[in-house]
Amino acid sequence: MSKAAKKKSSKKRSGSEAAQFDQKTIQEFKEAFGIMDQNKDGVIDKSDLKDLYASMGQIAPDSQIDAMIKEASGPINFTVFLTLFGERLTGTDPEATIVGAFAMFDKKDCGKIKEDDLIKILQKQERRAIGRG
Ligand SMILES: [Ca+2]
Repeated sequence: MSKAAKKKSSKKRSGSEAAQFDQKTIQEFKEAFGIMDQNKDGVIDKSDLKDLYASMGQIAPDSQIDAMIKEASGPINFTVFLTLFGERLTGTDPEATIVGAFAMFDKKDCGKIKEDDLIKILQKQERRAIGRG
């Protein structure tokens, strides 16, 4: 994988967004997706988001989760996730991708999700992954 992929694109086109990402970006989004998909069934749904909030010690009201899910027109699988967030969040770390995703989701309750909390989750997930072997 080349480091040249870091250059900034000034193009602001919409359309077939999902096809435009490089491998590195896709890998980062996969990591972010994997963390948000708490039960690892390949789709981010209501219970995943609830679990994610719960792991940050927060209880999210159903109405809020519903509003988040409604951002997508259907089940949020990886492709949908990439399409939803990819056009707005590119070339960032998995942490930043998730923080950005939440910032977009969390319009009504701004500031509830803190980067620190997410990093804690990421670290927990990493530890879990290592422990599992
Ligand atoms: Ca899931």
